[in-house]
Amino acid sequence: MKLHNAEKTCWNCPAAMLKGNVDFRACGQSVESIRDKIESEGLLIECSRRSELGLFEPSITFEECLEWRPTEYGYLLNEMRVMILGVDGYLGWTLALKLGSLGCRVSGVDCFIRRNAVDEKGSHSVVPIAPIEERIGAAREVLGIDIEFREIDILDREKLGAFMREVEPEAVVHYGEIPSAPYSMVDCDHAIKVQHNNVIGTLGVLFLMKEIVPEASLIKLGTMGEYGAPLTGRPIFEGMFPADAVLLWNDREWSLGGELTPRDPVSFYHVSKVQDTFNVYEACKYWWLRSYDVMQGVIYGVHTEQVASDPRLRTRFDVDEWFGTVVNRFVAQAAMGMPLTIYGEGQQIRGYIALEDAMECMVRLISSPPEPGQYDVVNQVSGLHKVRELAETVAKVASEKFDLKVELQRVENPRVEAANHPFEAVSTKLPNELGFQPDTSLETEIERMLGLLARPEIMERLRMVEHVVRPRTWWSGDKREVETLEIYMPGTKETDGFTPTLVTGKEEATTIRPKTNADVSTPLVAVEVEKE
Ligand code: USQ
Repeated sequence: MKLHNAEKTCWNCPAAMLKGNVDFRACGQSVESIRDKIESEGLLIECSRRSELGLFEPSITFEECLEWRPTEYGYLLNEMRVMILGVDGYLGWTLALKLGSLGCRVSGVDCFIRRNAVDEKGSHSVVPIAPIEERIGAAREVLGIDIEFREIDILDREKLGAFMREVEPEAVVHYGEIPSAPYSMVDCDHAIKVQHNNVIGTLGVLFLMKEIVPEASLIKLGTMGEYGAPLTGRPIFEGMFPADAVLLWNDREWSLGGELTPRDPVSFYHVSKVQDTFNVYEACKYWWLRSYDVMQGVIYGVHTEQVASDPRLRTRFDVDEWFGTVVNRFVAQAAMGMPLTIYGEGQQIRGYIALEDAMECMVRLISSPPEPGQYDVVNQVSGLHKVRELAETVAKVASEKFDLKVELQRVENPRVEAANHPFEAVSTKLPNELGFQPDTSLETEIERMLGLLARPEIMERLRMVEHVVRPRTWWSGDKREVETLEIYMPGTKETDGFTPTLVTGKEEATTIRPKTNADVSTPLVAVEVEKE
């Protein structure tokens, strides 16, 4: 069977030198018309890796090219130079090790904003994280990986630009953002800090890439939270409406194909991601940069082969109300004997993905660059869940595998978010075009997390941050601890409300629901329909 990116050509390859050979930048024309022109006029390019080719037509496939070699994730450019912005973070560190173990030349920058913000909360990663120099030393010693690191704030364009010139990355992974919704809602200073770092930081990165590495692809971390939860039940397409999407209005049909889909972010942090989307989209349009905007669901977990290979290589694990994501927090609460904090009714539906699966998606995206000018979006999720179902699953694994007695508690919801809503997310590109199949189940990863937290030295660190787990950051600006509404035992409540649907293109969606303006407080029961 052919690998997913076997048929991609020089047109997708960052080694293909378009600059100086193909004069299309700032031409204001569509990708298609320029491509037609190139194909009809037989324009020629050079290769930065294979100078012996001289000037040639950009039609060599990855499968044919000596610089691309087959791996389990598709063809990968030999010793591909990948720069990770935010390499000290939860995802950045994990990806650096994975890419390094695949033979990529990994470079990275970080200004430790995450460490500092967690510190500001009075918390710490419950899995101990050594200073970056020690982590890098351990990566060299244990895995034989050399990570080229610089302490740089991405807002410092001079330093970041100098490092980019030195490294000449062929792909830039942008994890260099403050990733917390509650942190952005603390007060005006925090909202500004998040938006300034994220939006202005990303804008600067785009200008630098245009100047220094215009052929590199940008793999930018967006979020499923950009879309919010459309109350009409409209599917959450992958960033744009599909070509055949039609709006019926005023007795006429209007094509929506290719338009960016509406966004309805749920915090000032999520707004920053929406702004990034527009900036990246425009940069691809104006300058023919190329980017995947990765709309990632809520991530959970601690495991990849590399981070688990030595205690010094572990990635961070946050459980505080600002930086802990919900599954990780529930697992920590179960381990501590604290009833799991379900916000509100717990009917909120989100997309989720395990750390290990997310990393695999990223490798596949890096190995399969978009074409020049192509802005593409993938919805990176492997399952959709209601918060209360997550709590039930954590309680079940904790009880069955670790003999822990877990209670659930509904607390006041400090956030402003739809309490009960339809949710139909589309994620077809990763499984169908990039060969991705999720293989880490929620239960498996919960078990791994509980196993790690059960270690006495980690449990001790967890106990030290118990006081920052219960939320006190309200979207209203209030700072008071949420009150408990109800405490109950797992398995004692019926699941009702909407049934989420994940459309992967592997099978037809089987759930329909009324396409009206749903009353968020009234649960509607999804109707199951027979597949034709
Ligand atoms: N929640 C609880 N109890 C908790 C914590 C959270 O019920 O103790 C609920 C929240 O109300 C929310 C859901 O769980 O409905 C998810 O909350 P979260 O804190 O795990 O995730 P979120 O704030 O949505 O943000 C996280 C990451 C962010 C990423 C996003 C993906 O922090 O960087 O962008 O997940 S998504 O949610 O799809 O936008």
